[in-house]
Amino acid sequence: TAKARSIQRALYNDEFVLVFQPLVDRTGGIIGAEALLRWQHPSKGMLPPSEFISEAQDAGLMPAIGEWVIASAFRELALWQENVLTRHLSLSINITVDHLMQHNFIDELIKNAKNAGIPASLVKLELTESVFASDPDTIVARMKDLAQAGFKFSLDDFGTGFSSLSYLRRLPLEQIKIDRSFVSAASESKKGAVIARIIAQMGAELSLEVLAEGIETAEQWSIMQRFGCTLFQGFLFSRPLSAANLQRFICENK
Ligand code: G
Ligand code: G
Ligand code: NA
Ligand code: MN
Repeated sequence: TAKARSIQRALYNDEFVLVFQPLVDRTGGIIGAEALLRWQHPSKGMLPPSEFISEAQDAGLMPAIGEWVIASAFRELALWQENVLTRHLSLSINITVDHLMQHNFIDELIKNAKNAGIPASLVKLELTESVFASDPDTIVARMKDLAQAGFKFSLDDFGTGFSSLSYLRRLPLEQIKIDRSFVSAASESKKGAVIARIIAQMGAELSLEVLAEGIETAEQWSIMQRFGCTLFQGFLFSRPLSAANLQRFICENK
């Protein structure tokens, strides 16, 4: 399609950029960031993933875009290694199933991390439950190999997929991210609060890091803390920032 061709051209013309949203602990201190993809379109301005990811996926372009994301993210993480203020920060990267299923995904990731001079332990790969829809055994085997190499895994949008619970036992996860729909529900109704609390408690009892997404108000932050979440992300702390603005955010918040 024309859209697929324009996405391919964007990759070739280097029109994609990463923005970084801070992840904070209970004190509000920054412990890492999530890399989020944007298309700096020559005429339409900054486009979010909702404007192009599903077309890219359908056109089979996600492995190529994912490679660009990983290379760019690793370059940024390498820069963070040079500064005492940023060298301990982890970087979370969203990975799609088509990309993870590429036969050379593991070797390339290890090689790229080595070439960039970054420790795998600072790289957190975010998967959604949808990756387990097609070939869960292969995905689980790959995750174990990557975990062996030191990479960390986070299960994104946790609770929104129907199969979430069966995977919690089998996966080498370090973190779950409670979807922002549960966070907003928690501050809106009793039932919403029960669900958010039980999800957080389950994660904690499974010894997982539990991150609450989409924190927009101090009240939501306080509720999710009370429920046992230890990490937080959302507009209350910061919107996604350019690499330069993230550096500024870190200096101002130290
Ligand atoms: O940043 P924003 O809220 O617009 O992101 C919307 C969605 O796009 C999120 O669900 C996020 O997981 C996804 N997304 C953002 N960046 C990337 C990326 O680099 N790769 C993939 N595969 N998905 C991304
Ligand atoms: O699905 P994923 O968790 O990767 O999506 C991250 C997306 O959530 C980003 O595109 C980001 O812009 C968005 N986001 C981050 N914090 C907030 C928030 O506090 N409120 C809302 N509505 N969206 C948020
Ligand atoms: Na994500
Ligand atoms: Mn999410």
